[in-house]
Formats: sequence, structure tokens, C-alpha cells
Amino acid sequence: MREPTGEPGLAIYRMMRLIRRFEERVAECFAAGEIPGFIHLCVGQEAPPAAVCAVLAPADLVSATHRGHGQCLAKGADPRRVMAELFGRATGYCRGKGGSMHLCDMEHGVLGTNGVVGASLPIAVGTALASRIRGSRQVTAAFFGDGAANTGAVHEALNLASVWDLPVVFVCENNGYAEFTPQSVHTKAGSIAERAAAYRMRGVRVDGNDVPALFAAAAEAVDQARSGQGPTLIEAMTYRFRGHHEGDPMAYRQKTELEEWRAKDAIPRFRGWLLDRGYLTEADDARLVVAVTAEVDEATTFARESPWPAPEAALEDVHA
Ligand SMILES: Cc1ncc(C[n+]2csc(CCOP(=O)(O)OP(=O)(O)O)c2C)c(N)n1
Ligand SMILES: [Mg+2]
Repeated sequence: MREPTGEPGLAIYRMMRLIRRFEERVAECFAAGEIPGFIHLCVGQEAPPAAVCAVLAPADLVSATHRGHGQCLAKGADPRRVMAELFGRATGYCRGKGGSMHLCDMEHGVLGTNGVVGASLPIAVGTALASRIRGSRQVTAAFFGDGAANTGAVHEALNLASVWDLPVVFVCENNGYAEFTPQSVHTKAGSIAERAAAYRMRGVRVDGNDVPALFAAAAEAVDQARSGQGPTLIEAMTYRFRGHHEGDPMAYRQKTELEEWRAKDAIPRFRGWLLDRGYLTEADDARLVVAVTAEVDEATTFARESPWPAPEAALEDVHA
């Protein structure tokens, strides 16, 4: 079993801190009217993208979701250009035309966040097939939610990936809700990982707030995919601390539920794991928090000071 020790562990921890700070800043800027459109934040769900992307190679690909800022950052996207995209500025990854749910960064293998629930999986199957045909050793990771697991396209994708042993890792971030509907109401099949067996695929359910467990599961799945032994479905049990979208009053859940999950927050848990093993000191941690905040400050300033897209650019990048 591989462990997130030393440098890789610190990098994952730093990434989780960066994602948390980034998302908190996005919430502030959205509330201040600086960010247009719909925003879905991943506060509380930092561990799956940070741990999974840590075992991917730079040339590997990620197919992201509507809650995908963390998935993009973890794969290596520049926080300044992600923030600029959210602000709708010309310096954003999609020149300000995509926003939160249509954000791609091909340089770092981010195929795109996606407003179509469940669509991240068929895209990943397509890129995995392309990687196979090209003879590359590239792996694609597809993130999706528990709600997405009930859409038809997800099952088509799982089936095809299995039957062709494609180099994909399916990562379900099971946060217990699809919008405002708890999982117990949207399916009778509690375990999403169990569904993998129907496709003769390996399915594993892990504590999605436990970084070492996620890291080990992801490392095994990526090795398996890269060596031609086909896909794995990882179900990471996690929780979002904020609403489905910014502005959601969260009337559908109990305060006690939120408090229970806050006690299981992956960031302090992994911090404790690193401190106990001597990979992190309190002083390093304090410096890391300051550095991450400075990085998010810089990204925010970059976004704010960037130009708006020129009106005449509106019809560029339009493909028939
Ligand atoms: C095909 C499709 N159906 C419905 C929606 C509306 N919708 C947006 S997010 C969402 C819930 C998704 O839940 P889940 O997959 O668990 O992801 P989470 O929001 O919990 O991260 C729904 C139904 C959509 N965007 N696309
Ligand atoms: Mg969900």
C-alpha cells in the first residue's frame, strides 16, 4: 500500500489548503457581486481531487464536474487563470467565456469542468480510448457525484470502459446529496462502488476525508489502468460544507449533520497525520497557510485587474 509520505504528502496537504482558501475567496467575491453565474464550491471535498491528482502524471487527463475548481487546481491549473475565468476576464483559461462550469486547461490535462451532470464519464472513456489508440500510457480520471451515478450515460461509460479495459479511473465524490435530495431518497442502491461488480469492474469505497486511504486506492487504480488492466470505480465518501450552489439556504439538512462532518474535516485530519509522522511541523504549517493565502490574494488581484473580453471576440472560438 502506498502512503502519502514526505514531499508528496506535503504537496497534497498544501493543495487541500489552497483549494479551501480559493473556494472561500470565490464565495466572498461571488457574494460581493464580482463573479457572475452559478457557483458550486467544493469546501469539505478537497481530499479526493488532491489525493487522486497527486498520483496522476502531468500528461494524464482529468474530466471534471460542475463542482470542479478543486479538480482543476489539483491537476495543476494556475489559480490566477482559474480565478480570472470565474470573473469572466479575457485572461481566464477560456478567455472568460466559459466560467465555473466550462473551464478547461489542456496544458495541464484538464479536459473541462462540466455543467451536464454525468457527462464527465463518457468524455473520459473517449479520451482513454484515444490514448489507447495512440499507444500512449496516459490515464484519464473522471470525477462525478452520487447524483450523477443515477444517470444513464454513467452506466454506458462504465460498461464500455470495462468491456475494453480502458485506462480510466472513475472517482465518485459521494457527498450524500444531489442538489437538495439526500442519497437515501435518490436511490435504493446505497453503495455506488458495488455497482462496479455488475460491469466486472473493481469497485472500492473509501473514506473520502481520509487522505492516506484515498491515496492508496488511487495509486492502485492508476497503476492498474496504466498497465492495461482496466478501470476502477472509487467511491469517496465525503461531504460539502457549503450549499449545493452559492446562495443555497441549506434548509434540507440538520445543523447536527454539518457539525458531525466538520469533526471529520479532511484538512485537520491529514494535518495531524503529517505532524504525528514528522513530515510537517507547526512552524512549517503556519508558513504554508500564509503562502497559500498570498497565492489566492494574488489570483484575486490578477482576476480583478484583468481586462474584460473585447466585444468583437464574442464570435471567436465558435465552432460549427
Ligand atoms: C444532465 C443534468 N441533469 C440535471 C442537472 C441539474 N443538476 C445540477 S447539479 C445536480 C446534482 C448533482 O449531484 P451530484 O452528482 O451528487 O453532484 P454534487 O452536486 O453533489 O457535487 C443536478 C441534478 C444537470 N446539470 N445536468
Ligand atoms: Mg452529490
